[in-house]
Amino acid sequence: MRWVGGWAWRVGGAVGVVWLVGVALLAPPAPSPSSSDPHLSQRLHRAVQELDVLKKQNDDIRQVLHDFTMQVKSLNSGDQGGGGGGGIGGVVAGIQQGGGNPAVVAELQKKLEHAQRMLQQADVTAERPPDFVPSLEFEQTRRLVDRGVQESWWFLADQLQQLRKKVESYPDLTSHIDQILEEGSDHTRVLQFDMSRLSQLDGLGTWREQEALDLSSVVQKRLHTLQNPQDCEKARKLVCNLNKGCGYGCQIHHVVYCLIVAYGSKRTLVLKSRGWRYNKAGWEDVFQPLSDTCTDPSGYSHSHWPGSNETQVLDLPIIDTLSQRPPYLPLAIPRDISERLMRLHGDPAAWWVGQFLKYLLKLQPKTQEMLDNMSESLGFQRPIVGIHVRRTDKVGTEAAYHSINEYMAHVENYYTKLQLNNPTLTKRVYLASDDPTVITEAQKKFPEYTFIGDSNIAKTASVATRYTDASLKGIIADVHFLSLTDYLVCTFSSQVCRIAYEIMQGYHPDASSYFRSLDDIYYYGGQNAHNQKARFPHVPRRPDELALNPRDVVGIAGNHWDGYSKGVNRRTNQNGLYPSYKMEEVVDIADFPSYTHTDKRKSGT
Ligand SMILES: Nc1nc2c(ncn2[C@@H]2O[C@H](COP(=O)(O)OP(=O)(O)OP(=O)(O)O)[C@@H](O)[C@H]2O)c(=O)[nH]1
Ligand SMILES: *[C@@H]1O[C@H](CO)[C@@H](O)[C@H](O)[C@H]1NC(C)=O
Ligand SMILES: *[C@@H]1O[C@H](CO)[C@@H](O)[C@H](O)[C@H]1NC(C)=O
Repeated sequence: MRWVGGWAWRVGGAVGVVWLVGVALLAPPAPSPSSSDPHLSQRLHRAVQELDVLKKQNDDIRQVLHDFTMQVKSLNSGDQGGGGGGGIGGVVAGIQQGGGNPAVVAELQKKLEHAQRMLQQADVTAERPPDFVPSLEFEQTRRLVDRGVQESWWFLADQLQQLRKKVESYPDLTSHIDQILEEGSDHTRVLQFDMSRLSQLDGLGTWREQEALDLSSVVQKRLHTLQNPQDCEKARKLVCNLNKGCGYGCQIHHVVYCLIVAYGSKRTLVLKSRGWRYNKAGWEDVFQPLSDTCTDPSGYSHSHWPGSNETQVLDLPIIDTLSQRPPYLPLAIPRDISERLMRLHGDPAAWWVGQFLKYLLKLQPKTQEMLDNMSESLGFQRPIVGIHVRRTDKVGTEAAYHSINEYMAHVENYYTKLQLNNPTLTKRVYLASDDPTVITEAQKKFPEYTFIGDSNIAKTASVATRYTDASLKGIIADVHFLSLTDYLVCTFSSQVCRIAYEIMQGYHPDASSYFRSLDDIYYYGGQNAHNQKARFPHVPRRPDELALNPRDVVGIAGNHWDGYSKGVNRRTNQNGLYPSYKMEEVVDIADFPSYTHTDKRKSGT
């Protein structure tokens, strides 16, 4: 059924274009057109407008347009062959009849080329009417296969590396292993390439893009309504202080947590930020205020969290000291959008947090201008991979040292995959770090790459000058540009990279796999338990492995990126390693207050 429908629609679309162009040029039969013929240009304009409407098209239409443009081109260059019959031939005949006025033809050609560009931008495989919706199970299974392909290669590659160490003194064996590693990673890349094509086929890509826009606008509208109550004097409020004693990433996550609690308790968030350690003038010196109408923290009753439902103003402590933790803290997502979100996205919690960042980090015009200027002077251009190298105070205390070569191995793998399709692309890397020597080292060691980044920014990020205006601008810029890359290579132990990853989710329908972390999996500081569930039994093969029954819940501590993850089996309380490929994510779905009232309102009210 679906196939017949899709096919009929394709043909219908192609016929429609021919018809439109035909109508524009032939009806009523064109008299001798001149460059000032208003009817012809009007009709052309209308046809192009209709073409724009029809931009979710397919190869048939593009072929028609292509042929048409080619014929117009040949006409323009004096080669007036062809013509006769209906359709395109008729159109060409129509122009010939008019003597092929060069100005008109040139105009026509320009417009058609524009239409063709519009069509090319439309999803290559958008062959289905947009009301097609895949099932939750289909999308989840597709992503399981994606992850399975990745996990099985991580497993095999790591096992082969271990084997290689054991046979180091036999060069014929090690070179054979090296060859398997090389060809194996090529197999994996091709598989992944095809998987990503599959994820776009049959209208899935178009559906996903529309669904991401729809879901985001639901959430943004709810936040906007929450933050702009009708009567600020009577509104229930949550007050949050931007004075957490930590870095920018940690402080932004603090504000996100405040806004999540505000959303979860249906209170308007009021942010106190005067005297912020990064900028004494406060939040609004760089970002837009959280509300257009309600930024006053006063009220008739006031108490500390949790207070009571009736208390008008509540002060919220930092997440680390929060008592009576509500169920809706990260990694929870709201029940009312959970099914749609789990179908759309491979990491619903990161998407959800990303939506809060989208609401919060609206730039002041001068911040925007600074970023625009930087984008231009740096020559920021996609495709581009983002690397974040967290060094200085973090190394040795909270995270291990990772050499630039480690990051670059993953960048290289990413570009080798892209080159399957485009062998001549420029390999660009946006490099952010709090260590200014990293960028010069990278440029020297990897001359075939174009590194984009500013070592002056890294200088301001040094511990001595970290809490200054200049440093704030630098970290805002680094996070911004990292989030705009196509793929992130970094350490998720750093909040800087996790924020970039979260923001990135707002720029793509599902960017949950657009990263490679050298250490942690994605997490949110102060989060509730992160669990996975076994889909298949597992009998331990080594003493440090967990035994699993189907449906066992495992609290995940980390992925070792070698086929194994580490965690605790909640049934047996056993700690240890378990095979990642046998697991699925348990999404934490929490009851948030209802926002159906907001959803029903027309936007802008
Ligand atoms: N401009 C810039 N600043 C950075 C970079 N990496 C770290 N910093 C600075 O160092 C701070 C690190 O603190 P956080 O943002 O909390 O991130 P974190 O890496 O989790 O670090 P800790 O809080 O120390 O665990 C950032 O906020 C920046 O001020 C970078 O790549 N670029
Ligand atoms: C809390 O108060 C609000 C407004 O006063 C009211 O609409 C809501 O029903 C109350 N919720 C509970 C759980 O009492
Ligand atoms: C951006 O560049 C323009 C033109 O070079 C300049 O006038 C302006 O001051 C710059 N803005 C910022 C915020 O740096």
